[in-house]
Amino acid sequence: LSLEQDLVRAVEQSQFVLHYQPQVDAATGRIVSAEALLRWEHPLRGMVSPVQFIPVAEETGLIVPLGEWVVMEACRQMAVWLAEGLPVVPVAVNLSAHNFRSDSLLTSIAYALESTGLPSRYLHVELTESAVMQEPEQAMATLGALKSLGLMLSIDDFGTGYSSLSTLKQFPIDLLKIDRSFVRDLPDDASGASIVEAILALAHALGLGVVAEGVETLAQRDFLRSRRCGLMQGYLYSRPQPADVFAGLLREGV
Ligand code: G
Ligand code: G
Ligand code: MN
Ligand code: NA
Repeated sequence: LSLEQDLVRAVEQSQFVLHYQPQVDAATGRIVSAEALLRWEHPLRGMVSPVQFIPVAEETGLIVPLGEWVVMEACRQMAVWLAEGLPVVPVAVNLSAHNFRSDSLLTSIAYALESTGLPSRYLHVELTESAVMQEPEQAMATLGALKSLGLMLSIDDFGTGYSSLSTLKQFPIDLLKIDRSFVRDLPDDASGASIVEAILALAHALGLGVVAEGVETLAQRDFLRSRRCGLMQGYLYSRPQPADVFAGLLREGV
């Protein structure tokens, strides 16, 4: 079977799971949110990386139901954790540009919240810079509608696309996520450091929160902390974890 045929079956047979990676407060080290990352547990191929199957899902249009499944699953899981009395933090889901432009975006998210009873403040949405900058006027309306549902909105992989700063300023977004390619060579790489400082200055000027991705070392953390980066995500704190392991982190901290 081709990867494409396998994907159709995987959606039907729910071979997907979400892993959760903590996002921690840079000052206190406490988990304040998490990112849900999709994993495909293929019966024969083993774990298939989203780097391999997301592009195929996008080409075939399967990404729309798949993204809607991710939203539903994250909401379901948080509702279960809340019912169990865990100190639940908001979870950010990644939505592709196809989901962002899909007619069913708003109804599917509203349905996930309603059917699970999850308060909307627990759901965050990450959209890439390229997804929101393609048709800014349409994007503005969609972002506004997502905000009206009560969601927090992040721009993912920030710095790797082409943002119009005047557009960015008008968008009702909450957070920028600094792409890990800029974090990787901190603190020694001068150009990486300058880019990170520029993104932080921009975010502070616009009143946006910032998440640094791919934080792996104490030196990276210290650099980011000293420049008032509010949130950190990366292997230094935790890899993306299966739901039960992440629930343990919620109870005990990273
Ligand atoms: O863990 P990592 O290998 O998860 O993810 C690789 C890439 O796949 C990243 O760019 C990440 O944003 C993307 N990705 C992970 N999970 C999802 C998802 O649920 N939806 C979409 N659209 N992309 C995802
Ligand atoms: O594109 P997006 O930012 O959603 O992708 C997140 C990706 O980054 C996932 O593949 C996730 O597993 C990966 N990731 C998270 N933390 C780290 C890290 O500290 N180092 C590296 N190399 N990858 C990371
Ligand atoms: Mn992301
Ligand atoms: Na990224």
